[in-house]
Amino acid sequence: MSQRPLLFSLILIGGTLAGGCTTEGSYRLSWMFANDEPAAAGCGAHGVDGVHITGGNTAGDGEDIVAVCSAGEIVRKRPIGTWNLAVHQVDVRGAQINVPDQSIVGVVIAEDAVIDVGSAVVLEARPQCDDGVDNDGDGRLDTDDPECLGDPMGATE
Ligand SMILES: [Ca+2]
Ligand SMILES: [Ca+2]
Repeated sequence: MSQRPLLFSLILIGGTLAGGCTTEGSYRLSWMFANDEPAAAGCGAHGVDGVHITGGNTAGDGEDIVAVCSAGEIVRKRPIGTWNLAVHQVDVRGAQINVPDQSIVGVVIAEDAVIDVGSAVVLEARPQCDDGVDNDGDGRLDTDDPECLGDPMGATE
């Protein structure tokens, strides 16, 4: 019983320190696939499980977060400043998918505001023979499907 006031005080101090040294705002980043295919359908269909966002701002603060792809967007609270971000597509194990990264430069995060990061990022579908999805539903996956002819870069399964 005597420990409760001490613990409460420590939480208060911790909260004050964490809130006092940095001023924060938020950014909102959204994504979809080509031809206006929404993330809710496209991420599962194309074998993209996560969207990994990295980067930093001019004050030296960093960003490194993996969002669930099918969510279609993320809102992240970060210290104010001008940020450069990069978007990487990742698979179910968090490994980077072999498609080009996308850079978003000059994202200005302002205090107590939610900043939209431009237009939606357009994700790139993986080759059907390397997406971890049984695209034609015949029970054979990727290069186990004869239509892929053993080539992971095969476009259709
Ligand atoms: Ca198949
Ligand atoms: Ca496939």
